[in-house]
Order: sequence, then C-alpha cells, then structure tokens
Amino acid sequence: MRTEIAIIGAGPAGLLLGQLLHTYGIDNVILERQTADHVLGRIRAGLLEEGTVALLDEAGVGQRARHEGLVHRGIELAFDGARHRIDIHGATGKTVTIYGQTEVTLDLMNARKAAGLATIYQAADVRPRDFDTDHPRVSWVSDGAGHEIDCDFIAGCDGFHGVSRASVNPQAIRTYERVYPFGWLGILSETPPVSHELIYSNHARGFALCTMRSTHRSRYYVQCPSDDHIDQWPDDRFWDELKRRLDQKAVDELVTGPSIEKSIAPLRSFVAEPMRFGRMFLAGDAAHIVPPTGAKGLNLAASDVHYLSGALREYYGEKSSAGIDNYSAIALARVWKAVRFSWWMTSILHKFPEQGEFGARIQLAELNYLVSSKAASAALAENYVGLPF
Ligand code: RFL
Ligand code: PHB
Repeated sequence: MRTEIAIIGAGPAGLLLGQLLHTYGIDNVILERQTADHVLGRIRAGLLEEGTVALLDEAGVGQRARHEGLVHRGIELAFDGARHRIDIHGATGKTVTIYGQTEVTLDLMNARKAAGLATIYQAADVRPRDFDTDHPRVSWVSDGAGHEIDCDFIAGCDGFHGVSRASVNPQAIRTYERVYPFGWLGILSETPPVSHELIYSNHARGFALCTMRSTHRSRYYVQCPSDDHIDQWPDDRFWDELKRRLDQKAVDELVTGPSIEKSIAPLRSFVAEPMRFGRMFLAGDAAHIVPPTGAKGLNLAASDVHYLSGALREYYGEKSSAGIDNYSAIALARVWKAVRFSWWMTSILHKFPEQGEFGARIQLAELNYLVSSKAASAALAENYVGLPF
C-alpha cells in the first residue's frame, strides 16, 4: 500500500487535515486505533473560534456549524456573588461559535466517507517507521494480520497519549509541562442552558463553568480533586455543588435533570518541541495540551492543521520545502500564546489551596480589574476569540 500522507489518528486534527489535503488533491490514509463510534462518543470541546469555522468551510464541512452553531458575542465572569459581562464582540469585532467537537467530528467523518477516502479504524499497534529517512512508512495490525503503508510523510495526529510523539528519539525532543492539582468534572444534560452566554465562575469552593451544546442541551463543569472518581459524584451531588458555586440568579434559573454523560478530565499544560522530526509532523494534542479553561485545545489543533496543510500544498504544488521547513516554528509561536492564555485563565479562576487567602484576594483583584478596565477586558477578548492564523 502507498499514499502521500499517512495520518495517525481520526480525531479532529487528523480528519480535518485529511479533508483539507483531499481538497488540494493530496492523497491520504488515516489509521485510527478506536472505532468511529468510540471517537464520536468522547464529549470534549464545545467552542470554536472564527478561524476554526472558516477552516471547516475551506474543508467543505462548515455548513452545519454555521447553521446549527450558537454564535456568542460575550462571556460572563462570576465572582464575589455577582456576574460581570465581557463584551467580546465589542472589543474585537469577532464572535465564538458553540458547536460540539462530536458534531465537528461527525461532519468530517461524513465528508470523508462521501469522498471515498480510506480510514482504517481499529488499527492496532500502529507504528510510524523510518521517518528520519526518505522512505517513511507506518505499520499496524488489523484482524490479527500485519500491514504496512509507504508514504512521503507521516502526520502524527494521535492525541496526547498517541504513539507518534512517543516514537521520537528522546534526544531529539524537548517537553515543557505543568500538571494542575485538580480536574474538571463535567456533565451533559438534556436541559436548557442556565444563561444564553457562558458563565465562568471563581468561587471559594472552586471553579465552575456553565456552557452548552444547544438551546436544549447543557454542559456544566466543576473543579474537583484530580483523584476523584465519577462514582463519587451522583447527579444530585453534582447539581448541589454547582449551585453553591453560582450567583443567586443563576441558582434560581438553573434547570437540573439526569446526566447523559459524566466524566473527569485532568488539567495539564504541555508542549513538545519541535513539531517536525524528519518526515513526521505532529499536530494537535499529540504536540501540546492546554487546560480547557480558555477553550483552546481543538482550536489549536485547527491552526496546526492550517499551517501543515498549507505547507504540504506548497510542497506538492510548488515543489518548495519552505513551508514544511517552517511548520514547527510557525505553529509553536501560536501554540505558546494559547498555552499562556489557558494557563492564565486557569490561574485566575480556580481555587489553588496552596496559595492561601492571599492568592484568593489577588485573584479577586485581578478579576475586578479585568471587568472594570477596557484594556484588560480587550486583552482577554482578543485571546478568547483566537489570535489570527
Ligand atoms: P484527539 O481528539 O485526542 O484525537 C486523537 C486520535 O488519535 C487516536 N489515537 C491513535 N490512533 C492510532 N494509533 C494510536 N496509537 C493512537 N493513539 C491515539 C485516538 O483514538 C483519537 O481518535 O486529538 P486531536 O485530534 O489533536 O484533537 C484535540 C482535541 O480533542 C482537544 O484539544 C480538545 O478536546 C480540548 N478541549 C477543548 N478545546 C477547545 O478548543 N474548546 C473547548 O471548548 C474545549 N473543551 C477540551 C474541552 C478537552 C476536554 N477534555 C476532556 C480534555 C473540554 C474538555 C473537558
Ligand atoms: C465546553 O463547551 O465544553 C467548553 C466551553 C468553554 C470552555 C471549556 C469547555 O472554556
């Protein structure tokens, strides 16, 4: 078997890359460890930057996001018993779109199927090989039999726990990491959202976030100890804890209901440098992780894919290696800015017990400054809608 680009991972990064390459006439095959249903069952991101939606358009899959997505022009910050709106659109002229990662993935999977492109699901023991030579290949096992595909390049889009980054010679890679001492417990419920915009709440009991997937489906998160297990969080306990962390108006308006999904995500900042190793590129969570506070993970996967697909288009179309040679530096410059923003949003909104009362008062001072200073709220807004790519 042979292809131009062998893509490892059928998450949003791998599927979007495959679709863009296809529109540029570049042949690709995706190898995914899980089933398509498993990939679609993971409830993750919910918020898309304008640049991400534009990239979905470019890939020919933006129609449903544009039609069904909820366009938001502001967010609310809750602290000290009150809510304060940040006018994101007023500060930037831009909006964000609420449209679930599961829907993005479904749209990309459907387009891939319609175009007849090859995706090998349930590929076991996938291994990128010889990417430091001119003849890279990927091997895997399907139905008990070994297979191999020769390619020009490998795209490692296989997430934080994937095999691509792990296959790199440790001498050739440098990683930077911060693990936060808490996680996010999230639930999805078939209830109308408590507010039409997102509420990010800083509370003495810990952070809470009210978000949504549609006008009738809500997504709520509360900060919890990272070693908690979902069995410790029956629905009633979750709703009680959420209410304790919200203002009275939100408590009065909150509609509760049975959870249809519940999970705990650890919080981590992580960057691997570089993002290219010979003929293998990393993109998305395979190369970097951000805590979800700034809603940047999926959007960063999209900007990586924008840079990488453009570089490969240049390579095949203009026979120029300039783009692929620049990929790592140009992608990392944007990644670090989003890592900074996500770390900062995390640090002002969560409870950090080791920072004591002093740390909590500094957070409140910063939040008060943010909602009262045009310059400070504009800086938040500019990062929240996504820096240009
Ligand atoms: P993914 O989605 O992890 O996909 C990687 C795919 O690779 C497969 N794979 C392998 N395939 C073959 N062989 C192997 N050895 C393999 N190992 C792994 C996996 O099965 C999988 O299908 O990475 P990708 O494509 O880079 O996409 C990244 C995003 O999923 C992630 O950044 C976001 O979900 C982060 N995130 C958010 N991002 C946003 O932009 N906005 C948000 O509002 C937002 N909210 C969130 C989030 C992540 C969260 N969690 C659970 C960490 C909220 C939460 C709670
Ligand atoms: C989500 O809708 O799941 C979501 C939205 C904004 C965030 C994180 C998660 O900052």
